[in-house]
Amino acid sequence: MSNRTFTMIKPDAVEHGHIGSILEKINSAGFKIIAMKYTKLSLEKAEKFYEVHSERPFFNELVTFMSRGPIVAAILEKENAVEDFRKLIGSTNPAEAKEGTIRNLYATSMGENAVHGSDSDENAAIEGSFHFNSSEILS
Ligand code: IDP
Ligand code: MG
Repeated sequence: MSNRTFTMIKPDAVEHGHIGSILEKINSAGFKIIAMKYTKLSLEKAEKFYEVHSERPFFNELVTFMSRGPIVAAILEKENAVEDFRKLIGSTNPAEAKEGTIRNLYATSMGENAVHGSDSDENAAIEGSFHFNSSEILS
C-alpha cells in the first residue's frame, strides 16, 4: 500500500473556494485520484477520525472546525505517495510551509490549514477505509 495516501480538503479551503485549485495541484504533481467524495463530517465522526489527538489541547477546536462544513475526501495513488504528498502540502503551520506548497498557498492558520495528508502507509490505509468502502475505490 506504499503507493497510496489519503487526503481531505478541509472546511476552510472549501469555504474559500479552493477545491478546484487544490485538485489541480494534486493532479499536476502526478497523483491519480482513485476515490473521492464531497461530504461533511459529523462531530462524532471528526472525533473518531482524530482520536489519536484526543489528549492534545487543540482537540476540541480541531473537531469543531473539521465538522463545521463540507470537505472533499480522496484516496490518491502515486509512487511514494505518503511522503511526496506531505511535501506537496507543506508544514502543519502555514507560516513554515515552503513556497508553492498547498498550505503555503491556501492555509490561514495552524488549525485551518486547508488539507490533510496521511503521515504513514499504515495510517493512509486506516484513514482511506474510514471514508470509503472497497467498491468506492477505483484503482
Ligand atoms: P498534520 O495535519 O500536519 O499531520 P498534526 O500534528 O497531525 O498535523 O495535527 C492534525 C491537525 O490538527 C492539523 O492539521 C491542524 O488542523 C490541527 N492542529 C495541529 N496543531 C494545532 C494547534 O496548535 N492549534 C490548532 N490546531 C492544530
Ligand atoms: Mg497528522
